[in-house]
Amino acid sequence: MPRLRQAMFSALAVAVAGALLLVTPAAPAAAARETDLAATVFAVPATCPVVVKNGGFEDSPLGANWTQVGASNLISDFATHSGTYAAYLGGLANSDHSIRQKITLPAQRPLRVSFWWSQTTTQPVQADFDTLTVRLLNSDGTSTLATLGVLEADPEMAAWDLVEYDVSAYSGQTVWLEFQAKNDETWESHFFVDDVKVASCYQYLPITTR
Ligand SMILES: [Ca+2]
Repeated sequence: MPRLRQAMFSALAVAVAGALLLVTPAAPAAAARETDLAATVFAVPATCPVVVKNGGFEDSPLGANWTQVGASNLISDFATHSGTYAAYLGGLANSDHSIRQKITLPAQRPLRVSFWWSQTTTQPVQADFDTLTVRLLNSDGTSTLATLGVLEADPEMAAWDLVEYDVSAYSGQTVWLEFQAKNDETWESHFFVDDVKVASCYQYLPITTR
């Protein structure tokens, strides 16, 4: 390489290296901020109002505070996330089972519905042949305000999952919270729901462990 070109190349290399050195120190700070955000946790103070009654399905009589539609024995000890009982919907061909509860959402925001769900299915693949749909209905239960989610039967799902939906848009309203499981004519799917909650008074907590 000619000496001039070599010198220019070396200068360019130093400049590039310098640029790298200049930007390198900023990276850990950005990474640290990302870690802070990722590690920020929600906590619900003990004084939060209980919005969903019997959300763990343990109260007596079975199904207290819940309205069951499509069958009258939808609370079961067959599979539970906590305690002894959970809602058990579906499991029959051409079935349409729902549990619903009328709740008054607090005026605070944010508001989140959370619950644990699980399922077993003979479907060969994840698909919407059989579904668990979560909705908010209006106060007299006659129309849908929001379809919060449609959970599909999935043969690969092997454990309970926690699901949360933001319902802040409906704060202060009286609504029905509904879980509806539908099975089509074959490959039956069994849906389980437990520990249903509405948390209304979240707090952001700073990291204290680092
Ligand atoms: Ca339970």
